[in-house]
Amino acid sequence: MKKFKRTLITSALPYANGPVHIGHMAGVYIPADIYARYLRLKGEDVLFVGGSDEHGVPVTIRARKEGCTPQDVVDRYHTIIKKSFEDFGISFDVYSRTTSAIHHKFAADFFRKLYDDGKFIQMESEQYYDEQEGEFLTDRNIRGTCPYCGNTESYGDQCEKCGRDLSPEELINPYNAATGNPLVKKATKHWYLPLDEYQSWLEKWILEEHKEWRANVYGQCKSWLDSGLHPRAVTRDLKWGIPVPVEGAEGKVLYVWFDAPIGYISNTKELCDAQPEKYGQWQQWWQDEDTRMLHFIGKDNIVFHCIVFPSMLKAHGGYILPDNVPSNEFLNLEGDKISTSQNWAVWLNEYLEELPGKQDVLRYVLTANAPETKDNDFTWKDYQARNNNELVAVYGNFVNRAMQLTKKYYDGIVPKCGELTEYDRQTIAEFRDVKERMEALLDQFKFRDAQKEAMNLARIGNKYIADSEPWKVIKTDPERVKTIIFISLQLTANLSIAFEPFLPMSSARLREMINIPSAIWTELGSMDILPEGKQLGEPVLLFEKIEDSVIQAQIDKLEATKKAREMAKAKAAPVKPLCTFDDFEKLDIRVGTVLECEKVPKMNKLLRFLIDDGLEKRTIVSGIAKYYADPSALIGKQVLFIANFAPKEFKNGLVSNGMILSAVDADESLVLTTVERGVKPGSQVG
Ligand code: B3M
Ligand code: ZN
Repeated sequence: MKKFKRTLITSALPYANGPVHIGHMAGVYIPADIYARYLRLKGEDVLFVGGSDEHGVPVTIRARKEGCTPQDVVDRYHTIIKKSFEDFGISFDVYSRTTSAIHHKFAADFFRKLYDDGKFIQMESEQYYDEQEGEFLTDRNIRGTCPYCGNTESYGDQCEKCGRDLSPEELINPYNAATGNPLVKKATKHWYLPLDEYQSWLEKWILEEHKEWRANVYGQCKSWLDSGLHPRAVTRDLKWGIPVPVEGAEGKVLYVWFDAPIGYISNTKELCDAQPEKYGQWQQWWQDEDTRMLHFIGKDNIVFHCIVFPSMLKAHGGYILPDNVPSNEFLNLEGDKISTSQNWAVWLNEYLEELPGKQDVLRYVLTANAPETKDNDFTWKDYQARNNNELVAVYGNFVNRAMQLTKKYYDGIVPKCGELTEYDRQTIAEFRDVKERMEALLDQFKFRDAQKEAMNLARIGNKYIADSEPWKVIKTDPERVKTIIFISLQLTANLSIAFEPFLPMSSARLREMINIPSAIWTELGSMDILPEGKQLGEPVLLFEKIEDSVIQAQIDKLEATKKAREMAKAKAAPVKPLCTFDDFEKLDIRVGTVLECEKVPKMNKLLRFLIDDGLEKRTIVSGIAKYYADPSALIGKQVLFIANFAPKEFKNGLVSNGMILSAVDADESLVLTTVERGVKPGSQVG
């Protein structure tokens, strides 16, 4: 492999039209951060670039929905997203935004250079147009009837009901999603990047020269290339975006996928221009062959980062290309696809409010379940199990024992190492080549397995201290205990290094406890990180057990989301076949007053009512017990019942004389049984 001088790490720019969720973190930001931290630990020259993607149709849709401007939307979410990343320790060197003046100029200049060099083709095409609003519409702004399933609210790019990818042309009766106005076709002119001209170059560069890329990335590229590339429009008829810097292009902006990846470059420029002594010139990161560039992205962004953006860079000339594009698959949540529009997600800002201080727990769980090779699932039960059984019971427990015993026996001072036993030697040997093992995994972006190695070290430590039983040996052989504690402390120090890329916050706490200012990667595996006689700090717990109630609250929250969604979707049942007045007349519906109401013993669905029906008292049994925790609350209320309903006898001999009318809401939360009081019992309904 080529030796590079420095590494440029980019991570996909999230759309600033909502907060970030665990899917974004697991797919992109945590892996990118682990890698950046790992390289920095090794003392390498790294630049980690991020930022918000603030153009594009989704932003304008959100703005319309909320009755504010697109700028308001991106200002709000850029702030929220940036804070979440800081809170979770995503160690960007720069996190800027594509609405910045620097970016607008940079992206416009980039376009202009390609335009001047004749790299675009200009074509006219028919696009959907809203005559009343006087605007062209694309993709998500267009709705209509799905030709496959008949869903009348399908989007122009995808039908959410049947899941098919569509193009707006396929929709039947297309209309403006925002105004409902019908759309007509109208000719419009756009600039296209002729990707077909880059086809053979891409084939060589990717398919021949980058066989080492992840199978999912390589496979997607191959299938795009195999089906043949076509010119792609890089401008849009929209108001929100970077104006196309060409005369006669009024009302047109750069396509969001043209300007967003340029954001990686302009954000680098923003940082370097502000602090050149620290970061050098931006060109050194983007135009020097000795720089290794990596794009961390989710799988839906592969084509843009492997085919479109490289073609743009190639068309421009002078730029380096990505050396690798470690793209992840998707993370699901409790078995369902994460969806921003359906609110099916764990949002980082909410997570932090509800589980404060537990950033590393989430980082740990998301890496343990990282969707590196296939889609994976996040469940709250697994989150709890990994916290309680791994972080608390293994890593935290081991560190705490080592620290507490040092404090108790030696006032927190590292004791002297005596003669080693065979078991000591074996344990130490297991740590010896961990650095090489972790490096081999990290260098291949196998973060899941690398984190497993770190946890395995904690397991070895935990077993070592449990097997060695210093708390017993202290009574018979106090000299031996010194060696056990010495070794345990070295293992502890090793853990603070091994976990640093994954769990930066708890690693920092641990380093404070063992009193070492910074982790040094080359010390990983060594048994003399903490010298004899060193004074350690105060032990604190690294992790805490998470109780069932906390997890249940999160599950309940998701359940509530699901119910709300189902209720919104649930349509009333279709109306039954017609009935005549005579049919209706057969039913004798009356008002009755509830005199008694109680659960039926051993038949937990049933309530027994005693009703004053105006003539006499009658018993009616109704299967609505589950909606009334306290049936006595119904006493004194009035209900509607069918008075001439044929009697029904239950197993226990109870006879019901009539039927109480009630309605249950779609989510089963509300039941309507009682009517407003005041009608004389026995009054007929008709
Ligand atoms: N904003 C899409 C996404 O968030 C897009 C990525 C841009 S990376 C240059 O999935
Ligand atoms: Zn459909």
